Amino acid sequence: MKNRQKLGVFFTAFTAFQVNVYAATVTGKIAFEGRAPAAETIKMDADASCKLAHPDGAKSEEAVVNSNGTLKNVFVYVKEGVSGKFDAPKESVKFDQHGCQYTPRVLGIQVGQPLEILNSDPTLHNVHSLATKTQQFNLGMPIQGMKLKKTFTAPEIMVKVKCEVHPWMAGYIGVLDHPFFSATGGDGSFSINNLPPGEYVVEAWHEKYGTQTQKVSVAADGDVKELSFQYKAA
Ligand SMILES: [Cu+2]
Repeated sequence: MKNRQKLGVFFTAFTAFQVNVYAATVTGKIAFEGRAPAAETIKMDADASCKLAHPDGAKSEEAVVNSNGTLKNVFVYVKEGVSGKFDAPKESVKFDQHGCQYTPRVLGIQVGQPLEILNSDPTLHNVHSLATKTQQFNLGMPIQGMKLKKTFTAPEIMVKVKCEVHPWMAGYIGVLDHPFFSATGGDGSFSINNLPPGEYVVEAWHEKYGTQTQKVSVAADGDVKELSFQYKAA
């Protein structure tokens, strides 16, 4: 048994070593220039439980500019240059309905990787995917704490998700056949890790401000390249 454990440690270390040898990283920030748009207030009066979740009023998350002058909810991914096959991770990606908004609003997932859809609200949501490359789903989720799992069968940038009960709800899922993607959060940064050496086209996608692409080439041995994208107030 002891020998077996030692062997396990050896192979774990070996695998980590292999990944590190080829790993490169593309990282950066999504800057936003100009005045941040005023977020519209969402009227949630039609559903008391939604309203209750936002005592100070709910704001639209269509364009969120962070306090450090960066843009939130930008999906950044390798659009061209990836070759090879990448197994779908078994760990699910979480997609929550919370306070009658999606958390996260923008996310990435691999083809075949489970999407775990959760309803954290004490109200009915229907989660409706408007995919065009994968079969759509439209699932009623009436009970707080309810969970469902779904997968996507083909890459698609982006699959919009909506709820017919609460028309302001919108989410966007980037589906890829490789793991080289990232989405910006509250600090506007992204990081695409474990890239094999090569030349790539990286695209940044935002639901309101559109897409931008840049080329980047990375070498092996822990190469780190910085890319910065800049969006401007419309
Ligand atoms: Cu809903």
